[in-house]
Formats: sequence, structure tokens, C-alpha cells
Amino acid sequence: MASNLNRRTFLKWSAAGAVAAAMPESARDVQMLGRFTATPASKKMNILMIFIDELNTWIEPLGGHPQARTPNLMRLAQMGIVFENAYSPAPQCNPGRTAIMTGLRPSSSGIYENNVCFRDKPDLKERLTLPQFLRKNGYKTLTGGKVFHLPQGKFADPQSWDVMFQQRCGTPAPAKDKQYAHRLNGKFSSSYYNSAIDWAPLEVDASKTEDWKTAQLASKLLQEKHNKPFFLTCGFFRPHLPWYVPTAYFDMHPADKIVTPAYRRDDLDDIPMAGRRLAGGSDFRLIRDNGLWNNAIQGYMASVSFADACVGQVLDALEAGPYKDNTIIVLCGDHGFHLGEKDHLEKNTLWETSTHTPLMVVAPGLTSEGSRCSQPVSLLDIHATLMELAETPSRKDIDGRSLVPLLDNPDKEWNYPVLMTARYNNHAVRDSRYRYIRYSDGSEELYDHAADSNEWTNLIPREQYRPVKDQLALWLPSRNEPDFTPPQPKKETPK
Ligand SMILES: [Ca+2]
Repeated sequence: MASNLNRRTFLKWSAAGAVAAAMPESARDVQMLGRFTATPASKKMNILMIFIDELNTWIEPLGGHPQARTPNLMRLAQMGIVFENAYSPAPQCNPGRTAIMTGLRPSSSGIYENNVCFRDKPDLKERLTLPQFLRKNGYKTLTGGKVFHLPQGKFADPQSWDVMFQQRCGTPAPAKDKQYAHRLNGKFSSSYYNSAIDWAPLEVDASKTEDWKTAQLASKLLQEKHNKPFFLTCGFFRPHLPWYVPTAYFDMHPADKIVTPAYRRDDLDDIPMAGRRLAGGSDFRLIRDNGLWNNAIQGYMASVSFADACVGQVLDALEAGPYKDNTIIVLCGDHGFHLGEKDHLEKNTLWETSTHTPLMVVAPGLTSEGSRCSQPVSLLDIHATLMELAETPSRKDIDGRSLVPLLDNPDKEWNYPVLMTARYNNHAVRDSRYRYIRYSDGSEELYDHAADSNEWTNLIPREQYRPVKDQLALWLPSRNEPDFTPPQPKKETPK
């Protein structure tokens, strides 16, 4: 949709922009922070932000799986920039999303788990989230589906939003007799997995699902008149487990033709116990040993294609509506997902597959159509990026850095390795070549993606890699905020 726009069209939104565009590259960098300060609120860009839960790189724009069918994500990729190496600040929903929205990585906030709401932590009770900060600076904020950890209740952070247009997400479960056709429930490693690990085609129309309704409601809002610039977020729950989506999406991925990812039976032999513990039980082996690997992948890929169709509706509405030329689009996952790699079916780990996730941005006039950036970046950076694009005052109390220089020039030198955290004091540092992991007990992993994109060989025992490791270790956080445990409900004492 930005087809006829160019960088200067974006810059016209600010008075400083006209000056900046005429400057040499280096001077423009200096100017960058100041260039968005002069636009009145009524002329600011709108922002549409789309989250897709547990979306790994198995999408057409990232080529993580050769059979991915995601035409709408491809279409979005062609409209702007694809970050080929974007990573989650934390490989779980709540800590990852809390980090993006509060601007604080887990080691700064103390939010490491799914069952803790950051508002319950005294020092974060009044923390300004990204939508709240945008609101203070002239934006109307709207949300639907899963954006924070849950779409309703305190986890949805009602104080962040002017409008909560959809407080449900996902798809319905099929009839009881269609559930758990794999006959493995009861055998997985936790009650959560026994309930959640399932896949089945749904014999219901897509419009009857909550994710589809989220897309429809967002689409409607994109057609309406708003008296302020908007920050509209919508979050699709699929491809999060369980993989229940309409039959048509299963039919797009026949199980008997599925290509399974690269796998080594002895892959975990060189991984420290702390790494295996983060991965949890042997749930993947149960699936593989029962001949169900292809079927599980079919469920995941069908769910990804379904989420893609939801995104397509929203893009259609934006393009057909009044905001197509003045709306920034950000689309991201929240973390990655293993489907057999490293004997794992889930996320939670500090490996590439758990943390690598899509990030695409369309900033009309700033990003170039079909551009790609290979620099490693964090989803945490979205916070500072959107503040800059929304021309808010800068904020010193956030982690992450604005990606605006990369939106402008994807080839720009960018020497900022990305930090990822899984539970207290377990971290990974990823630069453009290596991944270094250090667990809280001091055990380590190191992988060279130039030679080993599957992370099969832990290089830590090889002395010649010590300088690489030492260099990456400099990026580990100096502060590890203690793990926040929420206040427990008071037990009733017997009378
Ligand atoms: Ca290995």
C-alpha cells in the first residue's frame, strides 16, 4: 500500500524531516531523535500492531519451512521490511509480552513466569505501558484478542486501553469424540500438556471462531472515523496449542506430505542439565515414537495458515479504509516454537527455535517495499521504535533501542547483540553469527550459525572459541531482578 510513497513522504509528517532528508547520512542519525517532534497530534501516524501467538519462522517471508502457506504474511512482507533475525526477550507468553509492553526485559522487571501479573508487583503497579505512554501523547488505544498475556481480566491490563473490543481469543474445541485422536493424553509430562497437546480440523465456519471475530472487529474499527491517531492492537491466539482450526486449513497441509525438520537423535548429549530442564519432559518423543510427528506438524501449520487468513482480513480492511496511507503496521510473534528440533515440542528454552520469531514493519514512506534486514533485533525494540515513530518524548526508563535507523536503512551497521532470558538468570546472547547461552548454574552452550544453523554442536568445550564466548558474555545483564512471586490468596482459617 505504500507503493507510491517514498521516504520523504514519511518525513513530511515532521517539520524537522524536510531538513533531515537533505542532510548527509551521519548527520541524519544525530537528527533522528529530534526529527519527529513537531507534528501536531492530529497529524500523527496511526499504528496497527498485530501479534500472532507462538509463531515461529515457518512462514513464507522467513522460509523456515518449505511448505508454509502464508500468502497474507507474504503480502505484508512485500509492503515493508522483514526482520530476518528477530528474537523474543523471553520464550514464554507472559514474560515476553510484558517485556514488549512495559519496555522492561525480565531481568529488569522480575517477571519471568506466565502466572504472574506485573501489576501485582509494587514497583510496577503504576508502570506506564506502551499504550499508556502513547495515550499520554495524544493516541487513542484499542485492543482485541491476546495482546498482553490474556485478553480479559487484570492480565489484559484494562488501564492501558480506551477500547477493549474483543476479550476472547482462539477457536472452539471440537466435539468430545473428535478430541485427542492421538490417544496420548494422560501420557504427557504435565496436566497442561495433557490438556493442550491436541490437534483436529473443525467443522465450523471460520467466522464462528474468536480469532476471526477479532479480525472482523479490528477491520470494522479500521473503517470508522477516529478523532485522534489510534494505536490499534489485535492478537491472534492460533497457532498456540491446541491446534483446532477449520478443516480447510488442515486440507492445505496434507499430513502424508509433510516435511519434518532436521533432527538428530543424540542432539541433547552435549547440552548441560540446566538446558534439558528448561525443555521439560519427553513429550516430543512420545509423539514421534507413536508415528504422529507429521500429524502434529499438520496441526501447527494449519493453525499458522488460519492466523494468516485472519491477518489478511485486517490488511484488506486497512487497504479499503481511510487510513491506508497514514498507518504504521507492526506484526510479530511473541516467541518461537519447537516441533521436534532438539527433541522438543514447545518453547521455554533459550535455543534458536524457541526464540526466533517474525517481525515485520510497514512505515509508509520510511520503509522500502520488500526490504529485508538481517541484523539481530529484539521484539523489545518495538517499544522504543513505536515511541519514536509516534513522536513521543524519549523515555529513559526502558530497555531496548529504536529500530528506526534500520527501517530507514536495513544495511546499516548494527553491533547490538540481542539478549534473551528464560526464568531467573538464564540468558542467551545472539549476534549475527553466534548464540551463547549461560544458565544460572554457570553451565553454557555456544553455537556457530555460520556452520551449524540447527545448533547441533555445542562449541563450549573447544578452547579456541573462548574469545567469542567472552565477547558475547559482556552483553549479559549486570542486574537480575529477583523472580517475582505474586501474593498468595489468604487461606480461610477454620472457625
Ligand atoms: Ca547437540
